[in-house]
Amino acid sequence: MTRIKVLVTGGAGFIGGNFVQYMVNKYPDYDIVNLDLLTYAGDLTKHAGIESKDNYSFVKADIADRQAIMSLFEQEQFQYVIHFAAESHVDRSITDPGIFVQTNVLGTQVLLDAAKVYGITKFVHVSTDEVYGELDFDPQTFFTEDTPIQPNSPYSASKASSDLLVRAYHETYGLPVNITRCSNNYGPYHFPEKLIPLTISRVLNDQKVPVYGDGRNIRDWLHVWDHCSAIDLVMHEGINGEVYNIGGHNERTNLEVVKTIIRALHKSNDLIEFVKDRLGHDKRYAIDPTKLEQLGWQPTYTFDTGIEQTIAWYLEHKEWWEQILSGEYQNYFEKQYSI
Ligand code: NAD
Ligand code: TDX
Repeated sequence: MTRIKVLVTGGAGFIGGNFVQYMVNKYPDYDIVNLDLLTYAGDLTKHAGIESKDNYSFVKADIADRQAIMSLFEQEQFQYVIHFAAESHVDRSITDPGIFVQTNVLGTQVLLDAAKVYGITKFVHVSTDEVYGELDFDPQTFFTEDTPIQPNSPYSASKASSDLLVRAYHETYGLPVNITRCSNNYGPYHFPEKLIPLTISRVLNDQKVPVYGDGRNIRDWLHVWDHCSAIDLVMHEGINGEVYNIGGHNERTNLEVVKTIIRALHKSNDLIEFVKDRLGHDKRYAIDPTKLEQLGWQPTYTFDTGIEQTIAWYLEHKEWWEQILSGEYQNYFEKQYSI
């Protein structure tokens, strides 16, 4: 029996890394190839537990390197491409948008070309709810798959552009694709530039936590393992050409998130420091996941159970995030924040 080959791009990052581990363990009959450039956001230490397994391999490459990507597709003949690789941090896109266009738009187009030339069973493009822009604070409003695309940051504009290319390769060339648009993820191996791991690591070190503006902006949080199960379902059962929103109805203001973490770690709210707002800061995101639920998906974590698991994980894996904080990250933090 020929084995199924799955290319996971960005599998050294946060969500792609969790997805690689999920797939390697759940599908011993699939060969999982992790392709990643190992930018500041990628590291392979997280895969120590799977790297000796026969169904896992790693390739270091840039998704925008046409020659490297074409020859890999020719050699491997992948059935599935699950595309996570991206520049993912909104604040970095505000200071340096160019690399977001390079990786997120041009890199995605190279992968689509390779999939078109060598043929695939399914290309899953992992996108974000941020392509829809922002909602107001009316709790009855949600992003559905029919919400118009109105990205506000260079990051979300680059993701929206790649979504449109994926759609066009389906409409024009009949490429079998799905686009998933997930809400904010959190969980193990979340890079500490993002709100939740930044808060956990700083509170543990008794350092001030920067909260943008008045802290009332709302995000809709999903544990990364629930995102993984959603993508597993879409890759196997998704109808070609369709978009699926992913979210678990876990809206929280940023201030609520930060206070929840401070409380769980028995520290004081005095650690909160309100700082200058993010430029173009989207007010609220909230996902209507009905379409994916109809396909058979349910999340397993609420925000309360998920954040408890996540805090416990950060307490048990200090060496992973302390290693990041001690490197180049320090320069980034000092440029970004004046606290
Ligand atoms: P991340 O920044 O943690 O990881 C990105 C990975 O991509 C890193 O390992 C990095 O080395 C790799 N990469 C970057 N440029 C590359 C290139 N040119 N070639 C090959 N590899 C490259 O990101 P994440 O938070 O895990 O997000 C993964 C995907 O999910 C992204 O496409 C993002 O838009 C999407 N997404 C993220 C969230 C979230 O809350 N984090 C929510 C919805 C969707
Ligand atoms: O120091 C901070 N203080 C703060 O108040 C940081 C880093 C963030 N924030 C706020 C900004 C947002 O309202 O917290 C909220 C969450 O911020 P991020 O963790 O940067 O996430 P966000 O901008 O919402 O984007 C994330 O979710 C959607 C991911 O980074 C994206 O890749 C994904 O597409």
